[in-house]
Amino acid sequence: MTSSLPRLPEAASTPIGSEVWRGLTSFPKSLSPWLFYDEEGSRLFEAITELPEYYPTRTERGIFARYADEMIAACGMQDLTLVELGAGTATKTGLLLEAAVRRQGSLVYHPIDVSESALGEATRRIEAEIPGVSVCPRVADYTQGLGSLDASSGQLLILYIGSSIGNFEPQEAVRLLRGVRRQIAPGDRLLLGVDMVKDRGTLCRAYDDAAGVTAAFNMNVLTRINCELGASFRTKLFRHRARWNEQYSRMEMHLESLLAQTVAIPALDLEIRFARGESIHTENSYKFTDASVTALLEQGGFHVSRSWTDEAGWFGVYMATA
Ligand code: AVJ
Repeated sequence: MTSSLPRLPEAASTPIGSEVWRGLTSFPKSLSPWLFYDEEGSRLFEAITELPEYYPTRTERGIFARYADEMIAACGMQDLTLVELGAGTATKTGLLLEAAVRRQGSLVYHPIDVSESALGEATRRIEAEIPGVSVCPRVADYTQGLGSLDASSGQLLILYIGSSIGNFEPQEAVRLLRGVRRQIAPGDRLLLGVDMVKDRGTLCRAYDDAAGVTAAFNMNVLTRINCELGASFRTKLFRHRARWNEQYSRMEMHLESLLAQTVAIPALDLEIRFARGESIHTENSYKFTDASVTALLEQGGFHVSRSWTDEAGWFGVYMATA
């Protein structure tokens, strides 16, 4: 017998299909930032980190270059195991790994990331460049837990750097930290990198660079939906928007429809209508103050033991204890 219930197309139950369905049938329209990171998106993000306007990556790297030994020493114990959430290609982590090897001779490093290719690159590079580090990569979504980790006798240092936590809503960020806290032992530590509140001009330029790389990164989400769900987005008919939302202390990225249009998404059996000027909200990137990071960590079950920043106070690295 055939069911009289309408059947959802198969693509609607894939991660991308269900997110596109949810986001583009909502009002206001939105898409989750994890959709940015297909192969092209990951390449564009790497290009963003080298832009003159995009200060976070180089500022955080500068803090590690100056204070990595102090950060590792602040952990106290000699037998540290490092775990990195969302490690990607782990280009900044090397400074911390080198500091740990200087202090304890050798080290086990567990980078966790959803991208197998990024982890492969990180593993090859670190094993070639930093003798003393054994890399145990894990392909996983760290928001679903850390998986089984064995610090053997020592202490865990969880790295969550790059202001990735800024993509989460405050209550989701708390939930994520609590999840990490539950899987580690009292006395283990977390090193959290966060982007700080600063003047609007600096923030807006970082998310709307002159070369248009961030615009291409934002727009790539539409190209990805075209490729993976057979949609007919015409990127020329949208424009990139970046704005500072002072009330919520976050940078926002949007894709704004330049005219009234309808876009078909065949794999989802959907037709999405856009009014002229209507936008898809594609990213929040929360910016913090010393008080707001401290409160977030406390709510997540940690307390701040130390923090480091650059001369301008643009980026913060916080050591917290479970
Ligand atoms: C990778 C989430 C830290 O929020 O700055 C860069 C992503 N978005 N340019 C950020 C991003 C636009 C980035 N994070």
